[in-house]
Amino acid sequence: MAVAAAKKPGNGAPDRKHNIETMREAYYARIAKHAMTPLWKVMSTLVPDEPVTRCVPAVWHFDDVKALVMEAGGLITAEEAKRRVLILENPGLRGESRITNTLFAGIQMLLPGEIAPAHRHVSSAIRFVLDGEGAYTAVEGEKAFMAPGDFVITANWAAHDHGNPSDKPMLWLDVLDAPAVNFFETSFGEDFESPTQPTTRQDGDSLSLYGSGVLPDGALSVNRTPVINYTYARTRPIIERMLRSGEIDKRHGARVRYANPSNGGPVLPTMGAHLAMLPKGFRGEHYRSTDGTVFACAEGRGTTNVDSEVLEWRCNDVFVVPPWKRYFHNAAEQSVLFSISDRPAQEALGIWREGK
Ligand code: 1HN
Repeated sequence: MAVAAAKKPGNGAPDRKHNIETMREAYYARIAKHAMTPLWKVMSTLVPDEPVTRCVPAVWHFDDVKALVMEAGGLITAEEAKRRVLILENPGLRGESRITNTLFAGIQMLLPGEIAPAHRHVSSAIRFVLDGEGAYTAVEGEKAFMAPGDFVITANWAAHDHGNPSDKPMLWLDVLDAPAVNFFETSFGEDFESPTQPTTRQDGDSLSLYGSGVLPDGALSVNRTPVINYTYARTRPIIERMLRSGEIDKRHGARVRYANPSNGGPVLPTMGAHLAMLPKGFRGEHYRSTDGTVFACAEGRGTTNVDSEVLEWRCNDVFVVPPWKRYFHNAAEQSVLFSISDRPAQEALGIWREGK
């Protein structure tokens, strides 16, 4: 019988196989002592056929988030915490302070009369205002007063502090590139002696000087936007106009990209953002891209299907779609979705891809 014959000692194959495996294992053990390891054992992990992510789709409902972050208001002051932020941790990346592999996301809350002291760091931040009105972020001597839907930028190494002179709590979404900066092990940061920085520019200067279709003569084009606040009051009418005139992307809805007015590039070299209006009843076409994306619902109600999962969202909910996961949006009502990702960083490196 063929099988019995193959098992006979001296016949060859199984023993030789056993021998070579034993020899390989002994060899791997020897080279391990020299801090070396064979590529052929890890090749498919190092170079998978398509993107692999530990990040999972997830949604944070604002009703829960607000109640929990308000509770923190009774436990620690903004000044003591430096930043009173609850981190939105991807359930696939617990303990890693991140919502995607490259992005930090959190909900910050400032009570009336509070300040969050001045500091600066290499990580850049994007803030998307969810609730409250009249608190400010001071960035490099200019105060940006915030209202829901506003989008505020703190670039790499820009000094910033926050204050809430209004009579209501103020809540916003913070998204930072900190995990990406830390991947490169390039993080620096420092606090300032004075908790607030002196105001050296008029409120609204950056938007007025750089965001109005003219530029100061001789303005330099830099790799990040000179505008610190993109107000909802100015951006929303643009996507509404696009929607009414039928300029609706089949995947993303009526969508604009936040741009650096000095060169048309992304607002930051590491992170970019979009604002999209979806008409009532919109059912988007399937889409995927290599940039894991954080969404915040500014208006309306709907769902986003990611692979086989359905994320339900309404106003101020935050949700995340992992890299290269296929998704599509459904809008139960006319809705506005803000989104942010590391796409500019990927594009700069030539590694960004999108598909159906
Ligand atoms: C930070 O500086 C702020 O300035 C918010 O408001 C969140 C998360 C990680 C590191 C620094 C802020 C932050 C942060």
